[in-house]
Amino acid sequence: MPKHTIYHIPVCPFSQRLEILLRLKGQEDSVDFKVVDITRPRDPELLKKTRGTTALPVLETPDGDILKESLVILQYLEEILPGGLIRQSDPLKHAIENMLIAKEGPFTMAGYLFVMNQQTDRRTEHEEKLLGIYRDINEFLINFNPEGTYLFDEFGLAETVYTPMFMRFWFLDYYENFTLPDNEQYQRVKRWQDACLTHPAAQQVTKEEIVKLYYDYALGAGNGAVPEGRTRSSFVFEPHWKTRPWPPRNKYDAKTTDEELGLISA
Ligand SMILES: N[C@@H](CCC(=O)N[C@@H](CS)C(=O)NCC(=O)O)C(=O)O
Repeated sequence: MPKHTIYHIPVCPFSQRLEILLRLKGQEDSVDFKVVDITRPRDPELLKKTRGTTALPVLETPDGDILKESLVILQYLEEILPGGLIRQSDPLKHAIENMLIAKEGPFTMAGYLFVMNQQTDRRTEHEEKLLGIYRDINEFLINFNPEGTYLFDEFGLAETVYTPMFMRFWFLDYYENFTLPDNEQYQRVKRWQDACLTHPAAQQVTKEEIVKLYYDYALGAGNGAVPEGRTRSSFVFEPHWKTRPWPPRNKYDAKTTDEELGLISA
């Protein structure tokens, strides 16, 4: 069968969703992944295919059709690839998982705005916003599966969508000391999150990788942008993140150089 191609950034959460789905279906080899370095100008050929848009992942079918948006690509791969359905097959249950998935946009946005916030006096506002969404998800999970761990019996579509975000939010733990309060308003969602984080199909990235690569987000510079006073993005491929030191945790008065972050090759 001719292969589909996915253009992606390896550490991107939206792309990790696709990798988790492929792993759950045992179909890792049925797609070609092509890595894009977001710290460099985009390949004009790829830009032509995406009609000038830059967000990844992008899926190209063997016939040259282009699909964008991780949730759309996810459902497309779910339908065309063998390996069993990851989504719920019962229409009502599928609708329920889609209701939870519909909450991922605001959840993602709240976490990213929190890590990118540069004003100490607005920290609590961001934290409250995110905690409110966690409480809402907690209530949702209690409503549909009070005693369980996942939304339904197993790690499924909703977990595939949320787990990469739970992993990116390691940057909140590191740069914002953010943790879920230890009380019943968060217990059910915490059980879900903990199980998602350790699921064998979702181990494509590590906390160390996230914390090091997303350092510039913690300084307010997203998507490979270079913060003031620096020449290299924390998303560069070389030097490899494994060789770099852990960045300072205090993001609010950080004055770090490329050298201190290990971003200059020896
Ligand atoms: N809603 C999109 C979001 C994709 C997105 O924001 N991707 C980021 C990487 S994590 C990106 O490509 N950033 C670089 C850019 O937009 O040029 C999806 O779900 O696929």
